[in-house]
Amino acid sequence: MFIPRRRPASGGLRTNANTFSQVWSSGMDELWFLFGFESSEIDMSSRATKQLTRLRSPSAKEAIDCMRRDGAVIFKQLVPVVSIKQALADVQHALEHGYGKYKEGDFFEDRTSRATGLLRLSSSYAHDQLGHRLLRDIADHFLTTRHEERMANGEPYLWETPPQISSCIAFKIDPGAKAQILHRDDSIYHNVHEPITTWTEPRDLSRDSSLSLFVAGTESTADNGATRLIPGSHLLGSNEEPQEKDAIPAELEPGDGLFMLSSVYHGGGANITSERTRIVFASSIIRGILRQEENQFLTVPMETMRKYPENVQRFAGFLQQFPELGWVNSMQDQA
Ligand SMILES: O=C(O)CCC(=O)C(=O)O
Ligand SMILES: [Fe+2]
Repeated sequence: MFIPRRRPASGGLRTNANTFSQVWSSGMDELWFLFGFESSEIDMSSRATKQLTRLRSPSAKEAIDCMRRDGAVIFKQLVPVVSIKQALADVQHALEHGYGKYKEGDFFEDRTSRATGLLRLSSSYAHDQLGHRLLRDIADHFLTTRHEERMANGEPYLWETPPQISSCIAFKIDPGAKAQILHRDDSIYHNVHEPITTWTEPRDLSRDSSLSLFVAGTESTADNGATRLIPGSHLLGSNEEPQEKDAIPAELEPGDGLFMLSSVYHGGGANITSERTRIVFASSIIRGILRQEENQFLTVPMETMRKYPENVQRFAGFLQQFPELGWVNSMQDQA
């Protein structure tokens, strides 16, 4: 059962070696126009920079250019501080009860805690972070899955699935916490990477399974646990070992946002201060064809979800994604 979207005739298919999608070999000019960016003001000739670029104007194009090169980029003042304050108040209780009992070598360090299910807890978070236009545009660019296929009538059809949320978590790092091990968040999707020297479109548009937006709830500095990450490590092969010496802290002020491909090696930093807790809100986005890490359908009550704008509902997976993923009642509720 499906309702494929018709496309005008184009050439044959080229299958990408990676797992997630196929891309057109011809008809690509059209796709490029719709979803890609032809030129760049960011210097893409050079290898990944050692520092992250900090952008002030909310331009998806520039962010995407930086993420291709470095795997990550920072936006200054992405979310108004008044909204951040409200989101902090909304998650405070959950964060105070979000500790685990960790021992040496665990993925989460002692004196860290998490508030999960942010869509259930905070409407400010939902509107101003998850619903941020830039997150949608950047995720659409890197994580839309599409391929073209012919059926028995010889006509080519475009199959296209938009991205969705994987998890919505606030991460707290209290004084005394040690640094988290550097890792790739996309490991949970079994995303095995071949090494590449530059991230090139269209070749690498199917390389990533996920990306994250981290928005600072508190000041986030090298000494209070700012997320460490290795710029350019999205290019590494899965059999190459990331080096701690290459990691830098992504320092943020409240409301600043860090966009990061999930193939970038990163980890929470150590908090060596005596009294400055660090909190970030993390929105993790995946391809719509993958399974959500945090099951939004069981996490967010329907009455809460109904109050959110449609873009948030759709992002959370409360839609039937084209072509036919997630349907209810024999596809009659197709969004
Ligand atoms: O707390 C942070 O800065 C990062 C946490 C993280 O990357 C994780 O738990 O996967
Ligand atoms: Fe992580």
